Amino acid sequence: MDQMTKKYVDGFMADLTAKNPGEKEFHQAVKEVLESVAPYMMEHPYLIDQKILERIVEPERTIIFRVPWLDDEGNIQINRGYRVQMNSAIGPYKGGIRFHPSVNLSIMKFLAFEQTFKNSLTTLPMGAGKGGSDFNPKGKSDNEVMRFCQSFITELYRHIGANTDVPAGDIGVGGREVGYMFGQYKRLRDEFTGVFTGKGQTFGGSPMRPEATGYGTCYFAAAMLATKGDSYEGKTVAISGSGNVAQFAAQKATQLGGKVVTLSDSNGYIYDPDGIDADKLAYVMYLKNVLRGRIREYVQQYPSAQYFEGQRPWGVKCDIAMPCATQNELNEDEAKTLLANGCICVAEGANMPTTPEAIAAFQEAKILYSPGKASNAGGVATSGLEMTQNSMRLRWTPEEVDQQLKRIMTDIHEACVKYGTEEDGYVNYVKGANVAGFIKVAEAMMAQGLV
Ligand code: NDP
Ligand code: 2IT
Repeated sequence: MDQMTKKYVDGFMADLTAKNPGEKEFHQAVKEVLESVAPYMMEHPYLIDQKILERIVEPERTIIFRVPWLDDEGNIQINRGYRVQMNSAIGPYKGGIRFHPSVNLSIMKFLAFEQTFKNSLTTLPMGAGKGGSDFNPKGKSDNEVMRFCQSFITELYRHIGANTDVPAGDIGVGGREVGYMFGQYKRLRDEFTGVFTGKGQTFGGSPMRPEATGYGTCYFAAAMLATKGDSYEGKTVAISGSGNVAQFAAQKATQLGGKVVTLSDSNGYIYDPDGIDADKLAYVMYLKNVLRGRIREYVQQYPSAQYFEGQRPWGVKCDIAMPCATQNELNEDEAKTLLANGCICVAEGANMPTTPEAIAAFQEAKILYSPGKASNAGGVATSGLEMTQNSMRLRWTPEEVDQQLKRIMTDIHEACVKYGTEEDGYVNYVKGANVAGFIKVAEAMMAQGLV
């Protein structure tokens, strides 16, 4: 980066941090995009004059609200709800809802900001938003989760709609929660519309939406590996997380010939040197989705596996690493360990799981590394396909949706190669994803006047 570009980046970040103090995840996400697009901005100075980035980092609207609910003992509980409506330049706000005790404004804004570029990359007409609450679904009964969701939507319903803002799942929000939220929205509005995606298969949910994020991440990794004439076949794969994204990443990685040896949750990770095959994964899905248990219970079922309390899986020797749990879950030391152990490919299923220093380590080593906004975009892309099916009032087959998902992931990979290939031929997927995603949003905003 030349001096002038660096000065622009530093000045921009100084203003952003002064204006949004303490929002460290948001700062981190903006800085990464800014460093990628600043050279493009320098070549197109009208974008600087037009303050396009200053506009993009400012949410169009932020809604913060009280969510009161009664627990099973009759006690009053109060949580805080959020919806950040980030950018509607290319379509209605679109993005998930996260229920996790760590949720705060910084996390909501970083996720909504990432969503802007991700949704642009999908090639579908979707703007960007993100929402959630500091509500912790762990240990709550179904009735408590339902009462919480109903209270959450009793406020949020007035801000969302099939043509305005279409939420979906994220951490702590899956089919159960989307069902409760959709049900409450329908009661309040008295209309059946595609206001949520990730709905149940009996009421407008798209086939393959549950699978889409994990599968898409594997399709993207397969496209990266193919640039080296390589594939998942015979590779050892380390995956973090054991929720929606991790489960289906593990399933597809296995179907493509890989051997998945780890899964984790916030308490620790399991290592199964024999591989987590289809039968074992079916148990994991039952354990996590039905029993709502912990990943450590895996070793009771399969005693040849080991459980490591309080640790993350990145010390395990693997060829492919797929972080699928949460933000900043893979740091510089762990990146160096992965590299020392011969890892050749890191594909992010989670949003911003790799710290900036760890990304730099992967890129310096010139291994295949994809940021979540490119490789996990299959989830929201399939949400886009659900919106299409809902608008048309029809339902595609799983094969049709999977085919479109594959095509979209290949197209995103191509866009990254187009905008991210460096002079020595190395593909910087971070730069590629950020620049490709940015150009479309910037052009749409410019065409719409001062918005
Ligand atoms: P789930 O709630 O289904 O699973 C989350 C998993 O990550 C759980 O195993 C959870 O463990 C673990 N986890 C969550 N927070 C932490 C933490 N602070 N430290 C360690 N582990 C943690 O969520 P998803 O699988 O849907 O989401 C995973 C990631 O993928 C997130 O980054 C999300 O933003 C991203 N994503 C999700 C998409 C989707 O379609 N669902 C689409 C694109 C991205 P525990 O049970 O202990 O909390
Ligand atoms: O981060 C994400 O892309 C998601 N949680 C999915 C969003 C969506 O609208 O499907």
